[in-house]
Amino acid sequence: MKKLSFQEIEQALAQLPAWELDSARGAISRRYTFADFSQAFAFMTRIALYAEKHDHHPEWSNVYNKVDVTLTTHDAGGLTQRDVDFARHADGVAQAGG
Ligand code: HBI
Repeated sequence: MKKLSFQEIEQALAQLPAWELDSARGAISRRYTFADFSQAFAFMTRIALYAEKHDHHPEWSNVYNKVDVTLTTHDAGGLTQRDVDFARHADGVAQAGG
């Protein structure tokens, strides 16, 4: 899996405004805030299934109605298209209400 170039990252993040780039690490992160714990956990359940299906797993934490997600491709040591696709999917799931 090829690491994304800086230009490719810039282009991808233009479509993912809620995500922040950690350029030193080659990772992107965002916080999701839901109505309550149940909605947050429903989101995590759906994302967990996506992660398993795509063999690509987030670094994430949950406190009540908040879920912090960080994406990077460990095998590549930075950001790849898998991370961008994952972020896009996760934003879609969150929009649909967890
Ligand atoms: N998840 N984020 C992330 N990055 C990886 O490199 C990765 C993964 N999940 C599974 C996985 N790699 C496996 O394909 C390898 O560990 C074999």
